[in-house]
Amino acid sequence: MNKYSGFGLLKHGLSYHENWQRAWRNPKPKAKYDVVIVGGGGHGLATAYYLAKVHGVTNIAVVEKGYLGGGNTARNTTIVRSNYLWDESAHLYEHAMKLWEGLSQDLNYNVMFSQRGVLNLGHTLQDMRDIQRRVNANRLNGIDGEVLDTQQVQEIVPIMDCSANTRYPVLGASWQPRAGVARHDAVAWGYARAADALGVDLIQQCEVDDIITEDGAAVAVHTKQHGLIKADRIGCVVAGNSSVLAKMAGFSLPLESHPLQALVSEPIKPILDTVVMSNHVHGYVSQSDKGDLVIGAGIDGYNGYGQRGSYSTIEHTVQAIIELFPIFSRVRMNRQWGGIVDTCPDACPIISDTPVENLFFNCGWGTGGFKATPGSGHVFAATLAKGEAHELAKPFSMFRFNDGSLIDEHGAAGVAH
Ligand code: FAD
Ligand code: PYC
Repeated sequence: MNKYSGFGLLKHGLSYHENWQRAWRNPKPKAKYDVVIVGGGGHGLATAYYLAKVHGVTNIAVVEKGYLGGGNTARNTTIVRSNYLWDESAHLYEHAMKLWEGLSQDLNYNVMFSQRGVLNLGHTLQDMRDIQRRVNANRLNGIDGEVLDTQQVQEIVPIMDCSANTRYPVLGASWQPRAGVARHDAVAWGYARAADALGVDLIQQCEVDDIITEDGAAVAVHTKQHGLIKADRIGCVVAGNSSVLAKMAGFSLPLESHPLQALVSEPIKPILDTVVMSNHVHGYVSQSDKGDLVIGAGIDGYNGYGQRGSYSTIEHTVQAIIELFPIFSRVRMNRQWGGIVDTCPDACPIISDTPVENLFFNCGWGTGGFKATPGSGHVFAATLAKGEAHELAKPFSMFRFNDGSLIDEHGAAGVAH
C-alpha cells in the first residue's frame, strides 16, 4: 500500500500518529562536501534538489541554524506571480512560474499550487498607465496578463467596494490568471524530502558562525555545533541574514534588513477566490483553503532582526483592507508575525559570485522571493555546479552595483515594499 494513498492515510490516522517514517534523514555532517549550502529555506533546499537532480552533484550538505523552512519560507503570504516589468526579471520569475506548474508532480508532493489569479489594482490615472505598460511588457515576454476596467474587477471580486465614492476608487487592475498561491511549508518539505532521497545531507540546528578562506578562496564553513565543514563550493541562501554572512567572508552587500509582517484572521466561509493587491491603498489579501484571510502590506521602515514588527504597520494594513473590503470590518484577526527580508536598492535579487572565490550568494529577494523559489533554486544550482552564472542569473550579479546596471522593479515588487 502506498503510504500517500487514501488507504495509507487511513492506516496512519488509525495508528495514533505513531511509527511514522521520517520524511528525511538526520545525518551527522561529513568532514567535507562538494557543495555546502547555508540556509535550509525553500531557496536553499531547491538549490540542493536541482544540483542533485539536474547536475548529478549529490555530495551536498544543507546547513540550517534552526529547522527547515523555519525562516521566511513559512512566514510569507504565498503569493506567486511573474508579472514583472523588465525583461531580466520577467524571464526569471516566469522561469519559476513554469516550474511551479509542474512542481507537485516533479516532487511527488502536493505543494497545493493554486492558480487562482492575482489582481493588482489601479486607483489613479498614473497607476493605470503603469499597469498598461507592465501588462504590455509582460505580453511581449509571453507572460499572461490583461488590463481590466472597474466593471471587470467587480465581476471577479463582487465583495470589493468598487463604487466611485470611495477615497481611492478602483479604476481597474492588471490581472494575471496563471498567478496564485501555494502552501509555503509544503514547498520546503517537498524539496527537502526529494533532495534527501537523492543523497543530500540536511543538517538542522547547525549555525554557520564563520566562513573560512585561504588565499582569497572559501574552503570551509565553521559551525557552532559541529565545528568545521569543508567544501569545494559554498552557496549562501540566508534571507534576512545575508549581510551577516557576507561580513564573515570580509565583504559587504548593498542590502538592508527590515521586518515584514503578515496577519491572518479567524477562518470564515469561502468568500474570496483570488488574490487582491493594491499598491496605492497599500494592502493585499487572499483567503486560505482553511478560510483565514491572509493579509499584509509593506515593510516596517526601520532596520532590524527582530521577527516582530510594530503595531502601527498592523493598524495601517488593516485600515487599507477595510477601505477596499468594508464587509471585513468585523472579522477578527487571529495571529500576526514578522520575518526579516533583505531588500536591494533596485528591488531585485542578487544571484552571484562574490569577491571570494568559490563563494556564491543568492539573496536580496526582499519581500518577493517565495514566488521565485523553484526558479531561484534552479538557476543557482547551475551557477554552483558550473562555477559561473546561469544565463538568467547573469543580470543579477552583485557587481551590477559597481557599474550601475540596476533593474528597477519597485513598481512590480509593489505593495510589500
Ligand atoms: P528563508 O526561508 O528565510 O531561508 C533562509 C534560512 O537561512 C533560514 O531558515 C535561516 O534560519 C537560515 N540561516 C540564516 N542564517 C544562518 C546561519 N548563520 N547558519 C545557518 N542557517 C542560517 N514572497 C513572495 O513571493 N510572495 C509573498 O506573498 C511573500 N510574502 C511575504 C510575507 C512575509 C511576512 C515575509 C516575511 C516575506 C514574504 N515574501 C513573499 C518573501 C519571501 O518569503 C522570501 O523572499 C523567501 O521566502 C526567501 O526564501 P529563502 O529560502 O531564501 O529564505
Ligand atoms: O511579491 O507578490 C509579492 C508579495 C506579496 C506580498 C508580499 N510579497
